[in-house]
Amino acid sequence: MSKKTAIITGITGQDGGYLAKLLLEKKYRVIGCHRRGATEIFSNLQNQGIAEDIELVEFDLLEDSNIARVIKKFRPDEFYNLAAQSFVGTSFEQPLYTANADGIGVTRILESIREYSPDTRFYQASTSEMYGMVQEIPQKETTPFYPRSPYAAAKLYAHWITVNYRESYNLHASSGILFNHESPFRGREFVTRKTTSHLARMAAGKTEKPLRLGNLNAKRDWGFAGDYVEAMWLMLQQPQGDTYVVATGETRTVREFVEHSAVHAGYAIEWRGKDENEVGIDTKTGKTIVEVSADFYRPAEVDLLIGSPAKAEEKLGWKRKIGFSELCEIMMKSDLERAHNGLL
Ligand code: F7E
Repeated sequence: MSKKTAIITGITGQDGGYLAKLLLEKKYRVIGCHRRGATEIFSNLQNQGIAEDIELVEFDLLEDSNIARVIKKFRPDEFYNLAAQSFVGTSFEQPLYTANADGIGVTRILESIREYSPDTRFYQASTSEMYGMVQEIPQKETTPFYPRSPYAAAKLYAHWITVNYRESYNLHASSGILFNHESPFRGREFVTRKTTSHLARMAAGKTEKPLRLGNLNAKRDWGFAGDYVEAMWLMLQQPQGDTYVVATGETRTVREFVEHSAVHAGYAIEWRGKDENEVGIDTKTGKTIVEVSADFYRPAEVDLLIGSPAKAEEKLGWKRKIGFSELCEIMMKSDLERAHNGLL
């Protein structure tokens, strides 16, 4: 049997690296799409030891002709759309760009698949942010959506256009509603990696400054990215496209993430004060480790997310392997090692 070909957009991101690794292990030919920049950043692929095994292609979600040419050229068996402006905070500053890339960009891809490669199986990276002001606990595939950011609104359009192309043109198109998923390869703008990278620098004596965070009370359902890319692949192995929630079923506050990670850097945090005046003190040294800053509050917040993975577990046979405490430990230890080796 000849090798299967998969295209992954967003190849330089956390999920792109993990998914590429998984597909290479399964003997796929992997085409990695990235947006051209003044400096090329392939560190995630290099760190996973797979940079040489991927064929890289320039690709931009805003460029119809470019998308069409790539799909026509490779006519892949599977297409994973992981590319996006993925930071919720930035979407409030760049709502139009976010709508164009994260929303209409998906229609551009689907149009090209429909036209040039209708047998390609398509995966859309949908998000728990679509639930926003949650209408049901836990959130499942049938829970109504209520987006709370330009990012979530754009992703919601992308979700429905994926469903629409599945139903209208019989494409094998799946939407994975993934709850937050993290790893040592997570970008440092996201709260988990921001926390572990900063605490590691502190512990290694590289900074004296406290970690400045926004809303400590937001609750998220945090899983491990390496587990979640398996669910993406499983979706495209089913006889038909569908929509699936991928989550751990457990929710924790940002505060808990900080406390649990800090332990592995040798800190024991006690919280004092309220709201913007709240600080986290290390009980061993009396040093301020965390400060709350309104700079990191969002115009509209998503207070609570907790997903039900029941359908993914039943229909895909998927099960997450790594839980919250282990995730904190893996991320903290990895950043401590980087900080001590001069890599942070
Ligand atoms: O924020 C709060 C913040 O930026 C988590 C993306 O992958 O997951 C991610 O979106 C929570 C929010 O992720 C800071 O207000 C407090 O309540 O790590 P985050 P996110 O917005 O949940 C979903 C599933 C996606 O699809 C997205 O693409 O943490 N928070 N203080 C903070 N957040 C950040 N970034 N920085 C802070 O200082």
